[in-house]
Amino acid sequence: MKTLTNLLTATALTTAIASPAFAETWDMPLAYPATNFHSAVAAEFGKCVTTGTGGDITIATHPSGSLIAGNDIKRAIQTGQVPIGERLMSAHQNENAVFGFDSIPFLATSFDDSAKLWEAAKPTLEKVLADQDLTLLYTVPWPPQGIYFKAPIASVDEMSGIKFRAYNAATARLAELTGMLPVQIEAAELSQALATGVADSMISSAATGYDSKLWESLNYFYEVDAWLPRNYIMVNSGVWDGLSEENRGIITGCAELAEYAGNWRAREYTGFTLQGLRDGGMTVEPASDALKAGLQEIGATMTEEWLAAAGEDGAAIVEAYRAMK
Ligand code: PCA
Repeated sequence: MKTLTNLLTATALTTAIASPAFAETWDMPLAYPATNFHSAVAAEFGKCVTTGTGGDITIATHPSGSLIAGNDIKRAIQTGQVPIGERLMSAHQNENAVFGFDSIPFLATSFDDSAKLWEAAKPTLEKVLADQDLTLLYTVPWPPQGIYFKAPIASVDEMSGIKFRAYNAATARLAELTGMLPVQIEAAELSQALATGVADSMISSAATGYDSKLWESLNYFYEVDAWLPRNYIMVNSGVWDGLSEENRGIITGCAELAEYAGNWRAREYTGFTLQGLRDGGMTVEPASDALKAGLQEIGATMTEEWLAAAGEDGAAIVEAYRAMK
């Protein structure tokens, strides 16, 4: 609350001063479409910063990987090509396993548990990012992950041989363990990849399926609630340290508002997009007991593998999370 009060006071002060001491525009690349709730929240965050800093900093968001492709966003911020941006956190799991804390199957399967898991993981992630000259501003979860198919699938055995779109190392591993053929595809290329048969299946939220009108290519969405991965907004630490204390306070306040709004929008968007998939003609239903059981087994293997890869930091996150439950 203190930050919010600071924000409001600082906003009133800076808007009272007619001309800003300096003015700069921050290009903010986003990987997901403008209509997606993450992008909408980022745009509101940008407006909050622009208004709050009295025009010192104008944020221009660039959705759908239009400025920088999703996979390159983190590096672009680290190297100072852009000051700020948004990325799927678990996309960096190859670099350091702790980035994949939110893609451990069946560890945190609801919004409430995802919030607890984030609370447990936040100090570690902030530190890992700080060591890479990145300052974490806020994170927002995606809705629970389910699996999309062309034809009905009732067990893991039936998944074998299907071309599967992956978005991080965990989803690629899930494909391998179920005998599917993983291919890494950014959300911006999803509709085309599915329309042209580059992939015939994927794990994701109803949100991403809805954003990409997946009913044009796929017919089934099985609610599995495997995990809720996160997007996060980061800023180059050199840029951050160079800001005035007032502007840092304003941006921190805007980030708190964005995180709060994003969490609510994620929940709302879940029901809305599940219905959207149905309206588009897809069958939306819980996975069969056999499919769930098979995925649970694969999830146990993936959990062991992640704990082995993430070492002490990973074990501490899971322990802290379990202690909150
Ligand atoms: N949508 C993103 C990541 C998780 C999600 O629900 C995607 O599919 O790329």
